Amino acid sequence: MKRVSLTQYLVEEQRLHQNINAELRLLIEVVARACKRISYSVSKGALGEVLGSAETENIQGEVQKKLDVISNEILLEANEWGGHLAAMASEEMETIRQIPSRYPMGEFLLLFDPLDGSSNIDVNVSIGTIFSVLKAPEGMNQPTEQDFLQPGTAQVAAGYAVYGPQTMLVLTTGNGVHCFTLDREMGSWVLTQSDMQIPASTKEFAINMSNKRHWHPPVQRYVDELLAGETGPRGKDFNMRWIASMVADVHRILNRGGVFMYPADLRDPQSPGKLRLMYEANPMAMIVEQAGGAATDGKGRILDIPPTKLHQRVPVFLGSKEEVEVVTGYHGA
Ligand code: P6P
Repeated sequence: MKRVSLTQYLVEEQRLHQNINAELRLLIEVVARACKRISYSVSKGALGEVLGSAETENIQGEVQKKLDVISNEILLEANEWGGHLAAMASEEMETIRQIPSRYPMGEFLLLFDPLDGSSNIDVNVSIGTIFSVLKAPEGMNQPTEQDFLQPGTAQVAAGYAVYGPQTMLVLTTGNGVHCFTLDREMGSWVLTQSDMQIPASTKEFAINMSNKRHWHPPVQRYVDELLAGETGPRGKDFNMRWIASMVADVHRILNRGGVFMYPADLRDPQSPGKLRLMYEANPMAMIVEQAGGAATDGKGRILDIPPTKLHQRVPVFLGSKEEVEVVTGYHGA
């Protein structure tokens, strides 16, 4: 069967859709190439002397793993010279990264979590890179953080790479969700799933149960009903999965359905939830909605949230549309 490469897919998408131009196509290919390099570093593990802590902290106050720092540098270096970006933002950096003056600035803004789930690195569990692409405001000179604070509906592309038994790239440019598998011998991304669709109903839920005492009562009640199974109000048994790596949990849900939840936490009313809006919740919400699912912060559509800070956190409920509606009463976009 003739395999379609990422390059061929993007060229054909550009012919079909006005919202993809050569600059966006170049940007996506550069990010995909950087993810290939990250996959290579991740897969070497101890042989590459890349495991363990980097003895530094990121903006979130989290101790950085060596691979967090390496992955961040790979994405910055790959994207700074191409002329397709005006600036970049990363979970690992407090402020935005301007394009060095020796290179031309482009029309897009790139945001990323370079290596999400990094607590799993040292125990060989799947981790990933999440990215989001916005248009830089017209007529901008030097980009500022304010230029990044656009709602998720403004994203022109979103995706993630998952570094697991296979390395895969899941991508949307607003025309459905498509999955590419890395052919390591050829070094190319090969289209292996087109127009992925999340089953509307599910029997699987993903949540970190150890935080249950800190959730708002409606979420506690909802999870209790799941655990009651067929003897309870839902009338069916449910299964739980929690990889503690958002990319891996979302990838499972994209393939077989489910509902992913990181609820608001009563311990910190000022900063509900753990996940970041700009480079975790928004890109994943675009992907999930493009695959027929739903994504909400418990009150409204994640993609409609007006950002106020680059690293702000939000509660996240996403996945099979019917189940997201049950847990939050949210009735989809
Ligand atoms: P917890 C990884 O650190 C992450 O940001 C997401 O990838 C993941 O879903 C979540 O945090 C796991 O959080 O509290 O279960 O460790």
